[in-house]
Amino acid sequence: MTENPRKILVTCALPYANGAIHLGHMVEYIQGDIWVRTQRMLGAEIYFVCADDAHGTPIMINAEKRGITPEVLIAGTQQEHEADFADFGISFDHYSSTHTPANEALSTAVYTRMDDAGLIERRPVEQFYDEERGMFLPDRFVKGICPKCGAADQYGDSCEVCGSHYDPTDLKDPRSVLSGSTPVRRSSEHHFVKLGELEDVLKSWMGDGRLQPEVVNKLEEWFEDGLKPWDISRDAPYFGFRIPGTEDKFLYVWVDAPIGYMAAFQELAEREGVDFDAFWSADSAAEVHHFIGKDIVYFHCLFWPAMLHAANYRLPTAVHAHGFLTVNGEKMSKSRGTFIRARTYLDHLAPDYLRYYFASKLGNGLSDIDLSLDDFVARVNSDLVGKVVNIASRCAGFIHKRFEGRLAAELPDPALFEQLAGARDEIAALLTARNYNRAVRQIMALADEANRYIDENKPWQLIKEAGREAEVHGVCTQGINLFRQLAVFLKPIIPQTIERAEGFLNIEPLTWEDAGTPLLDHALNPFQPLLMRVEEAQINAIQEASRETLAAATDAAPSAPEAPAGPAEPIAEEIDFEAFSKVDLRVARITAADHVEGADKLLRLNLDIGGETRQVFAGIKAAYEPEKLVGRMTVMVANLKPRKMRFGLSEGMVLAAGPGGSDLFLLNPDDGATAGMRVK
Ligand code: NOT
Ligand code: ZN
Repeated sequence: MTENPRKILVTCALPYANGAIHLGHMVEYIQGDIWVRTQRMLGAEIYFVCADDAHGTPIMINAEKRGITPEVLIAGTQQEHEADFADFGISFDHYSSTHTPANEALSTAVYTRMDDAGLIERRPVEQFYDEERGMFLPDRFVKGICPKCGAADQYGDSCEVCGSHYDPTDLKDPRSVLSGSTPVRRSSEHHFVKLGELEDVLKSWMGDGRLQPEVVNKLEEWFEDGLKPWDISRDAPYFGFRIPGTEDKFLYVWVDAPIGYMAAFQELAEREGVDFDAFWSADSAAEVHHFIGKDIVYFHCLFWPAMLHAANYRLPTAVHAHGFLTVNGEKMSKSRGTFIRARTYLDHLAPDYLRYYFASKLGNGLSDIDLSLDDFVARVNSDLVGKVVNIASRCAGFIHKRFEGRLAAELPDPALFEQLAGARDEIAALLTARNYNRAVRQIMALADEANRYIDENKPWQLIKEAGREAEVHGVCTQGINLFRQLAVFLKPIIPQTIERAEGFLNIEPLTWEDAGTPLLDHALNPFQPLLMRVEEAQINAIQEASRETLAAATDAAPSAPEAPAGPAEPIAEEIDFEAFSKVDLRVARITAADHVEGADKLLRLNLDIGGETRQVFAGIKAAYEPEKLVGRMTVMVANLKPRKMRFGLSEGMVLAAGPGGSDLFLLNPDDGATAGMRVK
């Protein structure tokens, strides 16, 4: 492989440590991750970092409401965020928080350098102050009557009815959202970055083709109005970093948030012995890429480069902005069940479906993308299951049954193999340019070619004709090789599925180059379904759960665990660890549940334990409607000897708690477990 000289640091925007990750967020993390995985496969030295954005008034207030410290709140949220990202296959090399010593040191150093360079000015600002709470009120913590249209109950920064923007002090009849009291005006000294002095630097930076044209247009509008000084201080009480040389002033959260990118990278650099300066010094030859939503362009394309320049660091190589997510053509809605949390999705479906679907929609512009749930089911079933996985499953059977699981030594149609190999550079270029939708179209066109090849050569017919075994061997070897090439191209997009494919192909992790060399005279592992069809019931379950989460979850304080009551049934005889470890417990996804004719206690369940499906007859009929079970996760004994029952073979056992009858509760691991995980 030719040496890839690129050294790249990639970031995604830091999610606030104040709420759950939802599918709207996931657009960005999936977009960033596909890009990073592509560059990794192409051999770049690349680091992908992110962190929770932990500071600011809303987080402070939220913690107070729950009666916990902000530190406890952000620690809990960070754990949830990290689990969501890991389970979505987002391959961060490091995930941190903005509330770290590394970030405090860097943030205060950046402030000091800006101050030393004469770029900070101080002047008094009059703001609303809540005397009951003893604090200044951010715009969103004041409500009142819109000064323009008279609409009641509008926030202090803009009116949701007439859309006008104003200062909180313009509101009529203002009141504090925190205490309900009427706020008073009070003055205090604020610190500002003199952005105007950095205009030339910013203009030449943004003119270098590193930003999307729509973003450049937006910036030019802002320049026309002239860059006003940026207020970067907040008065105590504030959850953040204290400004050096003050007692009661803190850095505004949007100062230490982007610096959090650097701090997270610094932690990674220290851990792995990477040279921090090689990435961040003013003359760095490495690349820094930020993936962000279009709503925070201002911060990343004005404030952030301004701070970096002022503090004598390098400026970003590129900022890649994306649009918002709609679901079924509308804004995500809690009442329609389309405000879907990452975790709710993961409880029911594997991440690769959504990764693929987003990729098929994402271009390199700022347009919004739509998750149409019907289209989602149709698309992933027809493309991933129907086209891609199907190639492997059609060919693998013959290879195993007739050719001892070994691929032939030659390809019958090398030209077709070369056709796919020849698409390598173009697909890599499309992915690198973030034209994922076009890359997906290309890959699927190639998958169509592969299927056409198999349809034309009909191995299932050939195999019935005497003396044509070698041809069948060749056709299936060709098919498996085409599948492997598609797997290379799809690996950044659906990594978990392709990892299973690598297992089946019995190969080392695929690199981009592998699409150019065939796999011949090679033993395969037994084929296992790589990806199941998505069932409509799973989508319904996601929407149902999303409706429920809302009612249950709004601001629910994390409650202390209940005190354990003594068990109702006596504890069974002691066993040693060895005996326990013989029981192979697995997380299972219930993919089907049916009544069994002639059985009055049993339901027949299909359980997916990560690529393998088991049929189990469970005595839970009195406790559960079968429809309600589909899509749920539970725990099964996976190595129980199969039992022949009157109704069929039962291949394991599901675990439930309770005395029996209708008082029976299937175990429901919903905290990030995925099908196939071992329970221990
Ligand atoms: N927490 C912010 C948000 O809008 C994103 C911060 C991104 C990091 O969710 N900082 N910068 N610049
Ligand atoms: Zn109004």
